[in-house]
Formats: sequence, structure tokens, C-alpha cells
Amino acid sequence: MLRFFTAGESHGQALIAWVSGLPAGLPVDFEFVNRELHRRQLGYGRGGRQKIEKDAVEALAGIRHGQTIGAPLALQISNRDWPNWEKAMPVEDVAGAEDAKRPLTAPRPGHADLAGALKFGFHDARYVLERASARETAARVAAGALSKLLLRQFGIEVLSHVIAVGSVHLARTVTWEEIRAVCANLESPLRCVDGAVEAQMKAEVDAVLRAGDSVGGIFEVVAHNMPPGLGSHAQWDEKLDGRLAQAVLSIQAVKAVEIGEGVRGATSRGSQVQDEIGYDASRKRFTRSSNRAGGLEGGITNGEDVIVRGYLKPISTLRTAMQTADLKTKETVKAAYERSDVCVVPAAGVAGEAMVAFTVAQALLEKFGGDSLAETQRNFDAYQRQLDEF
Ligand code: EPS
Repeated sequence: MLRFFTAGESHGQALIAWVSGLPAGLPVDFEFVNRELHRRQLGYGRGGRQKIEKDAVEALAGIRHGQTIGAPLALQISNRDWPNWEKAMPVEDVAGAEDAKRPLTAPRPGHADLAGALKFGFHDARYVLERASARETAARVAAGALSKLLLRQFGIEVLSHVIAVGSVHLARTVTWEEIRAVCANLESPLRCVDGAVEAQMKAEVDAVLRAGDSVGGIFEVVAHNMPPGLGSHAQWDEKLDGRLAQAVLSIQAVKAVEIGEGVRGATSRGSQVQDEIGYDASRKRFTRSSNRAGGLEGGITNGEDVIVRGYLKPISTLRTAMQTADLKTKETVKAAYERSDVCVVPAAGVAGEAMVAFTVAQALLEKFGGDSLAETQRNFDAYQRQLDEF
């Protein structure tokens, strides 16, 4: 079974991703993995931290001579900011450590600060925020990049673009070629395919920055060239739409997930929602007149692109701070402000790609199995023949 876990605090020594269940013989392109990490660091509206960090992965286990060996992978991303925090968060308790702590006692509404402090009995939210921080998504992106490398072997690609920042919304439909082009352009400020809409999005980021506020938005992840038949209708926890929703909703600040045009569908009539079925005899595949279902019916992929949208609330660290209650004194104070991003929608989209790629790769390995890539490939090819002969 394909699995991954992460470890690491935002200002600790490093982030770790542990990936288990990849078949042996998968070539690992580290340039690709590091490019994915770089993509996550981009975007208009990021804070000063991204100037400090230049994320790169170091593989400690599971890869030999450039290929996976069927053993668990351990991937490490070092935090360059660590030397600035070494005294505040030493691993071993040392003399004077208490004085060097950078306690956070004014919990930020919307962050994990208060809920986590209550849960663990901490009167300083530092340890909670260190782990709740979206810095953790760097490790997810490393694990997701490995999943993408597996999917690539089967012709599947996962990319994302930004469809809303604050109240600025991209209203038109977008082609796969446009998404590809905007993802290839690392200079794109907000990874929106429409230049005019993107200019309005930038203005929105500028406005919140001036106001000491923050802004959220919507990213759309697309998995292209999907085989039909991944996931299952048979049991609630096997339904791929539900699994994708959980994976994307687990990303920091994501508060809602939509599959295809699910939200609009709820207020439309059936005839305006379902996608009519046809057949392309030359390709020997069924076709659809539209893809409002987002590639999933009954929790099973139907062969169309899988489309998952993440709705991101605005960052909860605000320069113009909101009211809160101090964890120790219980007095009304202004919420803590630490250096922060004001808009992370494009970065969250890259984390969304990682979570979708991982979930799709997991479903692919469930269907096709295989301890080696050659075995998985053989099973995949046999299924393609089954579809040809259907
Ligand atoms: C984050 C706060 C900021 C972000 C960080 C997430 O970090 P810092 O407090 O060190 O400036 O920059 O995101 C990253 C470092 C990253 O790589 O995405 C938070 O509180 O979630």
C-alpha cells in the first residue's frame, strides 16, 4: 500500500517525508523533485521566509543508483532558517533555553494556536504553530513528486492553476494546454491562465498587503489522461472522490473541496449537470460531451480528467491583528503577528497537486499492484487491452 507521513517543525532543523509502497525500479529524477519544491515557493504575496529557504531534497533511504528498490524512502528538506531558531527550539534542554524561547501567548484566531494549546495543555502555542504551519507542505510536495514520477510512467500528469484570489474569479473554461503552459512559466505571479484576470488578482493582493490583511482563494487541480476504473463504488472509504476530498482538505487553510462543478450542480437541474455519453470508434473509448462530474462517477474514475478544487481561507496571521485572549493572563490583547505570507493560493495549489497525485497513485497501485514497475506496467497494459476489447 502506498503511504506517506511527514515530520518536522517549521523552524526546526528539517522536514522529513517517509514514503512507503512504491514499486521497485522507478527512476527518480531529482531535478524534477526539486523543481516541484521550487514551484511551491513561488507566488505573489509570499512573505520574507521564502527568501531564506531554497528547498531541495536529500534522499536518505530507499533509492539506490537512481531507482527505487522497493524499500521505504526517507526524504529530507533542510530548513535554512534553523540557525536563527536553534537557541529558541533546541532539541536537548540546555542552560538558558527558557530565556531564549520565543513564546506565543496571544493565539491567532483561525490558526491552530488556541485549539492546540488547550489540547496539549501548553500555555505557549509555539510547539503547536511550529507543526501546524504550512511549511509542512514542502514535505508533502516531495512525497507528491515521487507519486507524480510513478504516474508519469502511465502517461498521467497532475497540474494546477488558480481560479480565484479573494473576490477576483476566473469565469471562463480553461484547456489542459493552457494549464500546462501556465505551469511551465515559473515567472507567472499567481499561476492564473488569463493575464487580465491575473492583473486584478495582483491588485487584490496589493490591497490586502496595504491594509495589513490577508486573502484566500480557489485553486483547481487537474489529473490528465486518467484511466477509467480507479477507486470503487463498493464501500464508502474506497470512493476516490471522498479520498481526494480528505487529502485536499487536510492542506493548511483549505476549508472546502469541490469535485468538478459540484457546487454549481447543487443548484442546477439534472439535465444541466450530467455529461452525455458517446463513443469514439477510432480510439475504442467512450467519450463525454462535457466534464462537469470532474472525472468521477460513483467514486470511480470515468476516464475524463479528474478535477479537484480547493477553497482556501485567508492566512490567519494578520499584521492588523484581531482581538484575542492571552493564554496566561486571559486578558484581551491583540493576536500575535509574526512575519507571514498574505496570499498563498498558488503555493497551496502545488500542495494540492501533491495530495491529488499521491491519492491517484495509491488508487492506481491498488488496481494494478506490482512489486516492480515492470509488473505494474504489465498489469496496466493488460487492462488497456481489456478496454480495447470491451
Ligand atoms: C507559516 C508562516 C510563515 C510562512 C510559512 C508558513 O513562516 P515564518 O513564520 O517562518 O515566516 O512563510 O511557510 C513556509 C515557510 C513555507 O515554506 O511554506 C505558517 O504559520 O503557517
